[in-house]
Amino acid sequence: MHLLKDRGHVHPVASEITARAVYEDRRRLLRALAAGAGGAALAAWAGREALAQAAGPGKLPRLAGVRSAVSGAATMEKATSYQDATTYNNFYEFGTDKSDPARHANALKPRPWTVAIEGEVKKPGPIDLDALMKTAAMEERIYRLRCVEGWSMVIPWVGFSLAELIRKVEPTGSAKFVQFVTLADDKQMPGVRSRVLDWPYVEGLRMDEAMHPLTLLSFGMYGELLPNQNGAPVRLVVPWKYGFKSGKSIVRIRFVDKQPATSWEKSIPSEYGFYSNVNPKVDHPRWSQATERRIGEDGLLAKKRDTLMFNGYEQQVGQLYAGMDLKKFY
Ligand SMILES: Nc1nc2c(c(=O)[nH]1)N[C@H]1C(S)=C(S)[C@@H](COP(=O)(O)O)O[C@H]1N2
Ligand SMILES: [Mo]
Repeated sequence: MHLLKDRGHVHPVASEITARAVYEDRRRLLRALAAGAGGAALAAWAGREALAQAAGPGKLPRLAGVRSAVSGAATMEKATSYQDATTYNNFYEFGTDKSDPARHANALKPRPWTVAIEGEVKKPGPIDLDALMKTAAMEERIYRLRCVEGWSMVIPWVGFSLAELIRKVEPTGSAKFVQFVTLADDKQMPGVRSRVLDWPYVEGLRMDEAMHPLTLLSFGMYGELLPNQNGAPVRLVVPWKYGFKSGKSIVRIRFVDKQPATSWEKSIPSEYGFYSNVNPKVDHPRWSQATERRIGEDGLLAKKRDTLMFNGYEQQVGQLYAGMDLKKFY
């Protein structure tokens, strides 16, 4: 993340084809809401069993019967192009350059795959990926993801709230945090041979953050299975936190009683905290977090966008941090 400079990578202008229909639909809904016809519009929206329409290039299997989540209407922005979202990535297990994951992640075998449920739960044990995917109905949710380095994307993710899984495995009263452990296999992941981080990549959430409905356990994007470079076969998307909280290629979900170690905090504690909520008012020690560049839309000379508190999800998640000093708990 902080180790490499952006090499002046020039992003192509986003193509117009992405998620056009979905975007238009949502715009219509928003206009109806603004005009006061909210209830009726929302009912019509939900009633038509809206199927997700954002389309990938058809390289990977499409996920069937994915619903467009009404909650996804919160982000009405145009999705980043599939091309950009799959070629400009952070996934250090495949290298530290933004183009490394797209080049090397084809070595990853996302099937067969199991996720181990461990720790303070009444129903621990391994869950096979296919069973895991049937935990709840898949939804498409268009979320922004803001990297701590200053770039952001808008991606139509497919998955369901992590809370659906957590309820099924029944955490005990001692479960206060959830730790996510991701794959570290040097046979599939060349970057794991470098010492850039202490592998495996680990991340964590407080229990109420993990249970928040916005926290998505994701299996796909643009209507298709996740490409390897974006975290196949299963990753987290925590849209109000910096991107590194959204661990990719998860193999263990551990319920614990104490705040767990996380990779970036272990690596550079003076720069990365456990919470890592997107906050334009709290600078990274070496750079400002006040603005961001939307990948694919903003050329290098274009004006940056203002970064929003909690990445624009303040209304939904601000309450989780009521009374906390966000400068101290960054
Ligand atoms: N296992 C693992 N997960 C990871 C990372 C990583 O290096 N390894 N990088 C994180 C960072 S810094 C970001 S910004 C997001 C990027 O997700 P994307 O490539 O799908 O946009 O993944 C996060 N998840
Ligand atoms: Mo990131």
